[in-house]
Amino acid sequence: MTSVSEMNEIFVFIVVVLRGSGYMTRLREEDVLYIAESLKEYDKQLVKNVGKSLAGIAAHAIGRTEKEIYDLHHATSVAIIPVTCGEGIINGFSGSVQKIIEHLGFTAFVTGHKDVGGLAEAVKKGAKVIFLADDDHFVAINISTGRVVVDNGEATGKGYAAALDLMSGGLREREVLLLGAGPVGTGAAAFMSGHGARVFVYDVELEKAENLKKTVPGVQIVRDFYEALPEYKLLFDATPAPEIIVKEYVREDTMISAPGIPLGLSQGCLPLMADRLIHDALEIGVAAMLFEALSN
Ligand code: 2YC
Repeated sequence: MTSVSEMNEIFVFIVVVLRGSGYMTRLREEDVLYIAESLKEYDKQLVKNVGKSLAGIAAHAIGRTEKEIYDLHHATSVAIIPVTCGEGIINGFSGSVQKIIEHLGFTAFVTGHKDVGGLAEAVKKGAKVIFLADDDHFVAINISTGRVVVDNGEATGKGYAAALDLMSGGLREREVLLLGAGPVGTGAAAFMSGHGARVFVYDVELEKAENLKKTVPGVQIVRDFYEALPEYKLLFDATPAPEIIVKEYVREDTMISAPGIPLGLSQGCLPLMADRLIHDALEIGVAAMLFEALSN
């Protein structure tokens, strides 16, 4: 007889396979279509629920103050280069990245040319930082220092962990259940462990969890997902598995930081979690990428 948790392992595994290879969920047009017009409202929600704005969260993710970032870099121009290789352009992706960067107070433009022409145009137009993404990597590169390449996965993990640190009142000495040990989960574990949290990681592929345990000091492994879930007040969902967190497992004081796409909460969960859930398709990741690329 297959147990519930075994059934779930199978379900989660199938979903991961169906949606794509693990952590690098490919956004769709509908994921990014409304970002630009909802940015102001989204930022108000972040201030209300997390306690800081998008800029404040991104600054916290890299251990700087907003003032440091803006004093040093307010005149920075950022180019976003559409990339046609692989599955090609996602309608709205470059434009959404541009609007998020402008919302943060920086000059940003999407290059008229794509690919190599776009890179040449970005340099000619004096961009200091460039953003570009193919199907496997989404990076921000500081082309004036030439030293910094920031990966979206790690930056997103740090940005969402910083938001959880702020929303929870501080992660020091707190236990966090981290779901997913890919680049996002790894970036998050490094930040949370570095801020004194005790991180317990579950991944449907055990060796990923074991690798994370080796990479980030203090991380411990959880083997049974549903046995662990009700034990934790602070959850970090860095998986592409949808609807794995159902309301039976959510307590009234549960807080969830969930960069994973699609969102891992069941529909029944959402009303319960309204102001204690952090989730978006690009905003926190792009903000953390930009601040990291500017300040190294
Ligand atoms: O429009 C374009 O330039 C496309 N080449 C962009 C493809 C992005 C593919 N990656 C993703 O959808 C997600 C990102 C949010 C971060 C990681 N995967």
